[in-house]
Amino acid sequence: MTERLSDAALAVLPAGVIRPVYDRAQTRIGVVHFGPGAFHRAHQAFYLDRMLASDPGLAVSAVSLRSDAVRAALSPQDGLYSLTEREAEPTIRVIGAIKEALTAPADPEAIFTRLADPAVRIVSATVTEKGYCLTPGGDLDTAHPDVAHDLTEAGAPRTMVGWLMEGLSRRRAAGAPGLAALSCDNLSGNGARFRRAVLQFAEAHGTADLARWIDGEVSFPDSMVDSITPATDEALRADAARRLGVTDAWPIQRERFVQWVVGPGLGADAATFADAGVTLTGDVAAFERAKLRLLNGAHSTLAYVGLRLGHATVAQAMADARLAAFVETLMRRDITASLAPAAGLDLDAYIGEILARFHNPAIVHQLSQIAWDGSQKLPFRLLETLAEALAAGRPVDRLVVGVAAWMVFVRTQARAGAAITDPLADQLVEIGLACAGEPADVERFLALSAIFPRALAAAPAFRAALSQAYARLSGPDPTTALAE
Ligand code: CS2
Repeated sequence: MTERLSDAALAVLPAGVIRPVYDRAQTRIGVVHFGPGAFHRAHQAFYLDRMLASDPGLAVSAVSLRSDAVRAALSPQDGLYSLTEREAEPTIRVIGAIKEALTAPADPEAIFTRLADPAVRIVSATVTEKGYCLTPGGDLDTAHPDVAHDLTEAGAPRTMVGWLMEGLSRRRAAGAPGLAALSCDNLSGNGARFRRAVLQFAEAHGTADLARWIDGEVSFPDSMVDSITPATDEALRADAARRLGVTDAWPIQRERFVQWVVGPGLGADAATFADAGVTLTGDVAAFERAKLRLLNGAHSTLAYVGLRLGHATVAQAMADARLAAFVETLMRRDITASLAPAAGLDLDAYIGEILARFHNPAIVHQLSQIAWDGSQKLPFRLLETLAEALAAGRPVDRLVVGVAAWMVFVRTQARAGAAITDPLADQLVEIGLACAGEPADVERFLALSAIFPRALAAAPAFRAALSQAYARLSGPDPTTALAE
């Protein structure tokens, strides 16, 4: 039987495998990460792996909020896993940054102990947009069942904010210093939203002292994270086993491109982050808006229109010349018009790079993966841009196409009895089943105030363009929605 990846196996891996350049036995946990899914392991853990060469105190305690799958896969491998960079010339490396993997329901005390440990100075998170339990207005949703639970059951939280709050409360009681709480999710102003959710939790919990301590001692840097990371599939598992010569229970893949932009608040760790290739800036917002709108806005449009046209992957959708041209025009005209240039970011070149990344034939990125959580993604990716275009009197005919295609996607999935992965899935299925493929369907979706701000939903130009796009996408030739 093929051996499993482990510290012992590191020394005997084939020469072509890039290994950690530090002594793992000397590393110490300084980061607690919530949500150690594929993106965390492809992105932040990759950077932290570099940082460990100069600072052994930045190893990671990886905390899964629900599923035991990550712990079960990584613990028998001493926390090791492989990362394949999918390019014409792929590379494979073993990441050693994760020192332990914990599962929240099974290891509460171990997690609280880590959060209260003075050696831990960063708590980071990739829990997706929905993981912050925010209202459309950006406040903590105290009516959310898990938040309501955590406000009364501090010892057994369900939400990331609940875990962090109890951890910070114990940290303060133990006299330990503050830390940096680092959101690594695709939310505009992610640091500020994270901070607001945490402080509102403390207020709702009636712990004003703790809120004051957090306000003074805990920083919430904004950050922009970027690397296209398709889910792990069987092809990757087989490829990783072949290249490593040992079994890796959960290999990870991404494109070679990787970017992390972080704002103020890392304290003494800032220089280590910069040395590892992280861009430090006082203006994360400009990078974040450019990335969320140009890359993620285009991704969501490609996902829903691409699925409607029968494509399965991003590369296939980009090989469709009409769709590729449409998306390029959307980015260069409609989305760029909403962006103020960021110092050091040439938007034209940035768009060219994104399009080349989308065309990467070595990346098999399922449109269905990008189609998840539309109710959470569309507001940051397309609706903010739309509202600004309307306010500025700019045309919205192209911007609405991705939104209309999402509506067609929901209708199609519901009618087929296929899964809709979304926190609002129940409501969406109900709406989807009630749809008749008529423009009137649009009304049903616009009634969702959790997604569509009232002012936007009422805007005549938006409604007219959206209904037209929906009708065209629902018609016999959906490509008419892409016409100039
Ligand atoms: C994608 C993102 O699944 C999705 O919604 O748009 O995961 C995207 O690949 C990353 O944000 C790229 O950095």
